[in-house]
Amino acid sequence: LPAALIFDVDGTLAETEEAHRHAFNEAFAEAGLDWHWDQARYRRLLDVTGGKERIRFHQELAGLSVLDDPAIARLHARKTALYVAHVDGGRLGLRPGIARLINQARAAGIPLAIATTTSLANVESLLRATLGAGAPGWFAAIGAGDMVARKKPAPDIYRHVLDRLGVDPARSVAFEDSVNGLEAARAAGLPTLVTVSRYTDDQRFTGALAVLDHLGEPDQPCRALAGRAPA
Ligand code: XBP
Ligand code: MG
Repeated sequence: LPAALIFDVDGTLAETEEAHRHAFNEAFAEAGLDWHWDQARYRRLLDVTGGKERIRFHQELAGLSVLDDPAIARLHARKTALYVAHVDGGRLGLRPGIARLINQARAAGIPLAIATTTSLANVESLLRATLGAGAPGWFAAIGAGDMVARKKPAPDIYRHVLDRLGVDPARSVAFEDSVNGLEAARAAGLPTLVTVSRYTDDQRFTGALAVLDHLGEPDQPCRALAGRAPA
């Protein structure tokens, strides 16, 4: 049995990025900013993980310096509140196979953890809304957002979680949906299984354990994606 299962959140546990995108756009409109991130622009902006970092990246790309860091932090706090309200409303579901795998791992006594760039409030809201009020407590470690200085593709959040778990990374498995996440997990020494998502279906996942469309359910088998198998 693996020593631990460590899950990314956005794109891996659930298809969250459209909800993030809408929350960003709502926060911009409320703040009187004439910014709107459509899907094509958001795909580009996802090169940078973390919401505050993404807003900063948007300004860089647009040659703007409308917002300084404290203003970005305030805008992002509002975005988080809008996102959490959406997720609390129960409008996001888990991807195929996620609840099954989590429940089987719990039954087998395999430690579970989270390693994400998104804010802790977002993770807790998603876990509660989809798995029940006690679900955050099922995870031996939750590494999120600003708990580390450098976000993915830096390995810091995975190292932070591995420190808390006290397990051998080589005997554990990470679950990711993006190249940024895969790089972070691999640099922390973790074998990594990739399930591609809404915004990562055009990426190439060199070095992944396997690349699947999703984790599958008995009535919805998963498929290995041709041409994306590890090199
Ligand atoms: C997810 C992200 C996050 C969310 C926004 O990356 O990049 O930034 O889009 O979350 P990963 P916040 O799945 O690789 O962790 O706005 O809360 O930062
Ligand atoms: Mg992700």
